[in-house]
Amino acid sequence: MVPVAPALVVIPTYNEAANLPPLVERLRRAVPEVDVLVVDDNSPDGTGRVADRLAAADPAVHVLHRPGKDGLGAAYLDGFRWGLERSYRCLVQMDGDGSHLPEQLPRLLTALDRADLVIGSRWVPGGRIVHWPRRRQLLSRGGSGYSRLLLGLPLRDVTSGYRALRREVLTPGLMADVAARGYCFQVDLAHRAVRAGLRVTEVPITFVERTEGDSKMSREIVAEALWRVTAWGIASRFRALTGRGHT
Ligand SMILES: Nc1nc2c(ncn2[C@@H]2O[C@H](COP(=O)(O)OP(=O)(O)OP(=O)(O)O)[C@@H](O)[C@H]2O)c(=O)[nH]1
Ligand SMILES: [Mg+2]
Repeated sequence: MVPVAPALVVIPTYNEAANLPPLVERLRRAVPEVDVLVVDDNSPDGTGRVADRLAAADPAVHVLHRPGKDGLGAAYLDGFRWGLERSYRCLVQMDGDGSHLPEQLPRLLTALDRADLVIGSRWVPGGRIVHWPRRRQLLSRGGSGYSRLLLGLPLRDVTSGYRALRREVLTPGLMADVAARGYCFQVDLAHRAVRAGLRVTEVPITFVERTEGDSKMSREIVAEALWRVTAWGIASRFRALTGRGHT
């Protein structure tokens, strides 16, 4: 069930105290072979302490404490570094709010057999979204469509945060250069993997909107993603025109 092993699931958390225990329990039950790393940014609601309790009770669960809220991408990069130092061959990204179903992790891990990066996709046949208002669905589809068009990405769901990666994707260059803020992190990581000629595939997932805690999504995050993707798109075109290599 885990073709690329050992595998580490990295879960960034900011105020997910109510969501984390049931999520970790489901994950451990669904795929007992994988280890778990919670990366908490000193959540005011005590998620860090909740994670410590889970880690104390289960040797496969680990916690990385960061001093304060510094964004999803930065939390992932620290979590990846932690995993790379410990020789994990597969790194998984999963939200801590229950939106990504642990029961669907096996299909991501299985697809990694023939890929370097597997994206759990809401926008391929079989993909679903539960409890999202139409406005939010349009935003997600629109954002992915815009990125696909501008960056020439052969992908349907560019912003999805449910992914499995082979450790080889995380080169020192990528780790140093990838845009670490907001949704741009997901888009930039996928873009860099495609540009590097890696095998990137999508598998359908069911995305379930959170029922506990608050979303960290904001107008600013969307605006920032929009201008960044636009700038990257222009830079890619420019590189293609001038025949210059990758940056
Ligand atoms: N460590 C850390 N985790 C974060 C940070 N921002 C968000 N997260 C976590 O990243 C995951 C995804 O964030 P969400 O708030 O669910 O954002 P989202 O999924 O884009 O928004 P919703 O669709 O509204 O849930 C969750 O587990 C958050 O707790 C951060 O600055 N640091
Ligand atoms: Mg969420």
